Amino acid sequence: MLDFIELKNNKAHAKIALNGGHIFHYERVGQEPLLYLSEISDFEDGKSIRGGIPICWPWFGKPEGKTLQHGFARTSKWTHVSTKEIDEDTTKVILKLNHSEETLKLFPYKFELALHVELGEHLKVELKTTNLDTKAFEITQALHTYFAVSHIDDVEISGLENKPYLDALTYKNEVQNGAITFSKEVDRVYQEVDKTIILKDKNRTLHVESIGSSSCVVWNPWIDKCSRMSAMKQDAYKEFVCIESANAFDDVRLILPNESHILKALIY
Ligand code: TA6
Repeated sequence: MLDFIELKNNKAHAKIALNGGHIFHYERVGQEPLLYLSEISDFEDGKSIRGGIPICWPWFGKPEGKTLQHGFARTSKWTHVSTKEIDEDTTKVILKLNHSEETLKLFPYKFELALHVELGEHLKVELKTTNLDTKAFEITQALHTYFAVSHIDDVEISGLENKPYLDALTYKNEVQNGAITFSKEVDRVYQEVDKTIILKDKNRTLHVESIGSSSCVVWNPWIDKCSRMSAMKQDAYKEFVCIESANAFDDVRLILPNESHILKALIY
């Protein structure tokens, strides 16, 4: 079992694994968990947890010449810096990941990655990249959030109407027509994102506000890909949808020496 931090206050309950800086449980008091977690997820150091909020960093996907899908942050051991009870309804946690011999082989720059989590009625997740090197570097990244849903057939996502997206299944550039519903595999990287995204499910409506981001990934593997995914039950595609606050593809960010960039997701 992994080392993890368990947080509880008047408003919510959460669990964060040091492996990957991975929030793998978040529920508001008296409500169903808001994040999906695979019943057969791996829970060991060096492997990504299937569900919750994987941190894709310092690259999203598998860019030219990279072997590790979604970078190394989600399989690295993070350090717990602090937990602070702000008040009965709010708890703040900071974790961090710094460059090491291993990371320098994969990403030849000195960095600090800090995860600031604010747990309450809302879930606030901030991923702060600081360039500690003498050279500028580029990152792409995503808070790869798996939202639990009652059934994928009941789901509708709005807030991305008329936005351009790259269809990762066809590699074609398209424009979103109306709200997003699901009846097949969907894997899309939206650009020019500037609105709060609304996830309507049978029992609840969730909002995802992204700051420091103009791209967003929407993904559901559907039947075939789900059956090929690691640590995922055959019919798991019915139980989640990913809405990922990102700096992906064209939304790549250049970070100058001693500068920082914050990618923030506000979920409520
Ligand atoms: O964000 C969508 C995506 O890039 C999909 O293409 C799928 O690969 C998903 O991420 C999960 O990737 P993982 O490496 O966690 O199995």
